[in-house]
Amino acid sequence: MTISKAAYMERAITDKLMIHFGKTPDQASESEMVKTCALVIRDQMAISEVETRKKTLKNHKKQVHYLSLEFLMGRSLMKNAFNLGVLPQLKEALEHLGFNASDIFEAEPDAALGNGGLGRLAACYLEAMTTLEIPATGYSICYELGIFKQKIIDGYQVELPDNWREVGDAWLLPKPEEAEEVLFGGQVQQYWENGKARVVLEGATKVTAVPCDMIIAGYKTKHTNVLRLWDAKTAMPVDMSFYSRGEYVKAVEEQAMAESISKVLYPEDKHSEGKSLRLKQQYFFVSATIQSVVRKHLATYGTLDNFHEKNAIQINDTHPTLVIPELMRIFMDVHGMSWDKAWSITTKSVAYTNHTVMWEALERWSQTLIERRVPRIYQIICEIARRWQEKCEKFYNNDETKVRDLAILWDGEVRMANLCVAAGMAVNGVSGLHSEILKDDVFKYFYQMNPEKFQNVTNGIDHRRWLAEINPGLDALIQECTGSDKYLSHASELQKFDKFADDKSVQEKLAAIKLENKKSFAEYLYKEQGVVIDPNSLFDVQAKRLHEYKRQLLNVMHIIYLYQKLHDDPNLVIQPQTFLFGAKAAPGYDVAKRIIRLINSLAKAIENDPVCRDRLKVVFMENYRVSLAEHLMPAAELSEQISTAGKEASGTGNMKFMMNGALTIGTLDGANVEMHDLLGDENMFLFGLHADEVVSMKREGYNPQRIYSQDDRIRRILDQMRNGFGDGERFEGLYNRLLMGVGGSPADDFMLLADFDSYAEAHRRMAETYHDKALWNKISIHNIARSGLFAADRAIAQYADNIWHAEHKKI
Ligand code: 26Q
Repeated sequence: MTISKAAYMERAITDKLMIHFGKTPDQASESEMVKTCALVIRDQMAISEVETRKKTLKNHKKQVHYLSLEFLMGRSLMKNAFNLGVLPQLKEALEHLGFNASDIFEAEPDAALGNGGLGRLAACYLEAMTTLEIPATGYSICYELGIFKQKIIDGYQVELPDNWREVGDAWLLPKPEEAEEVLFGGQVQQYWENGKARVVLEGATKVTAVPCDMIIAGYKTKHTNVLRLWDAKTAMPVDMSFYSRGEYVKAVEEQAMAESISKVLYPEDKHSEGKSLRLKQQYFFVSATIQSVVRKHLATYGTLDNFHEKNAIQINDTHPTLVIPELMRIFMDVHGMSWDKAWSITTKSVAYTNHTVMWEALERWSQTLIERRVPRIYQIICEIARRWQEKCEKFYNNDETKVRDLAILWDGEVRMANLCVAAGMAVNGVSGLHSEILKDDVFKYFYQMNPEKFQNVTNGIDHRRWLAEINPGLDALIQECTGSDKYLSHASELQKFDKFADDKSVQEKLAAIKLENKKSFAEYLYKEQGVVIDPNSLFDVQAKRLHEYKRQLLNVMHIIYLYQKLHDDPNLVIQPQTFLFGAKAAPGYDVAKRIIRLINSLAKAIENDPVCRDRLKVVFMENYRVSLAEHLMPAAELSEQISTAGKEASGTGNMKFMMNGALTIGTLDGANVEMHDLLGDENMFLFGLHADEVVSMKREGYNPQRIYSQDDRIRRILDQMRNGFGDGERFEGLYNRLLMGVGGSPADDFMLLADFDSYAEAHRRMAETYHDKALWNKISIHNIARSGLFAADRAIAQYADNIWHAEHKKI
């Protein structure tokens, strides 16, 4: 007798539930069921993982090490089941056991070990590297607390801890036997031994790094990869000497200090003050990672001479910069290599991806802090900096401004980006425009010295998750039209959908799918937040971290404008619209928090206003995160990608909206430029100043006060903002920021007033287009069909071909 796949799965689940929790299915809670299913799926992947590792070693393949302080993984159960091809039987088994499968998927907490774009990018890339069968490992910290949970109380953001590991632990395999020791503080001692200089660190504090591995499944492949998360433990969990001297508290204190390193993810997504704990986190995960990589390399090859031929280390922004001096330290101090040889191997191994051009966001650390925390690393940085400066002086004939711009050490600070560009084998930006700005502006003198180092890899997203998995209706329509499921492995196949743009029946099917998705999202939002939204209104969405440069405030200004227009003429016929905002503000970023408060004041004013009823609605979605995005993207119709041109490095949320058929209202910034190349003016709503115009307007003296005094609409909007909406909250601070400039930053630094007119005009065009349902659906099809460029598979193939020189499955 053959047993069905579902029955087999059901058996695996019941057995695991009994072994692990001592329960039968009727006794198990949803959380226990999530954990049980995770363990069953993990078992399956663990077998492939051992096989993959064997094969990689046997074939002496080049390996990729992707270092990032953030991996915003989200949920894994449905994703892994999907990639392993066992999703149908998992659903069937759960239903047969008396559970609602979607409730179980919904009960899994997000692994939210990241802030936003950079962290989610790392997660999408791990999936793509695995699907393309690249032997790759991700490395990060096993934070006990991920990004905070956001509650909105009386319109204010309140942060709560995110204890994801209670359930999320089921995905992790601790490997205590592969622990590494990381040293902090101490004094560097140098002495001679057999004619060789030796360096040791004395009196340092030891912290143990214990790896917890999360296995990553690829799509339609047995190849698996691992995300290695380092957990900080004290090297001496029970220091008996302290206990016996009665210093119980001191022993516990030591332990707490060491373990605080992996306690919490920093919730700032732009560099602020150089916090000592953040530096410790960076060195902790970098040192543990490099020790582990070098150890494994030596075990396979017995030599470090070919290290760069067999390993590529990609660093996600400057946060893991200390890999550079750490590699040098291990090569020289531990393995006795000369400086020149160590430098030659290091600079052929490490590549750097930049994610920002904003000066204030480029990481700088105080020299004294680095010297105190990691003294040997500091010495090595000084030597790298000295040699680099010599090279620059020679190249630029001692031109002081250029040498200062290029310096790694300056004014008591270590400039991490400069260290990365000086030492990296490649430097890349994350969209065409961004990479050009890196060459022309941020790193222009570096570029003149080494033009061949600079590359562009436009970001991409995991289209299997962000389309097929979350939007099964659209997935089915695409498969029907393109004739197969080939697009899942070859995203360029999506192009075949383009020729259906004028097909009335496809347009109608697409519209029906969108409406269904809007209804499901409305239900979800009601369940989560008790908010009612109308699925027949236009869903206009801005979901991303809260930042002034992303200009949520411009969106708000425009909604206030519509609100005032309705009040001027209550009989005005307008397209009913629901404006959805989702955004976390860094806890210390007061302006961002004020903007959240403003959105909530506006939402309430509109809610209580009979003139706006059934026409305008504003909702602030609480706790925007990966799993909320998965419900949201399929339902969105318009995506607001409206940053000040030149500021958003790429923007990946917008790619998810596009793939799910939303149209974009946006500026020519980041990846919008590539989007516009694909779509043309007729298939997106472009507005605003271009990057070069922003620069020249600022240079010539931008005057927002003049716009305020000459434009009645803007004056009314800002005055209303200052006075608030009658709930006792006034927003004078935001008003002043736009008109006066506060605390050293210029008035309206992000040019909201300059772009307002053009933005309002784009919204008018948008509403007009929305009125023509056939046209809107046609444009939506073009957006979906042309979004294949933004697949992570394409981006990863470029990294593999142009930077890592690593083999991969062709796409
Ligand atoms: C640095 C030092 C100390 C504390 C925090 C940080 C820190 C943490 C996170 C600095 C930056 C970040 C995250 C940046 C980020 O998410 N950048 C976004 O990266 C995306 C992927 O490339 C781009 O699409 C976005 O344009 C970019 O803003």
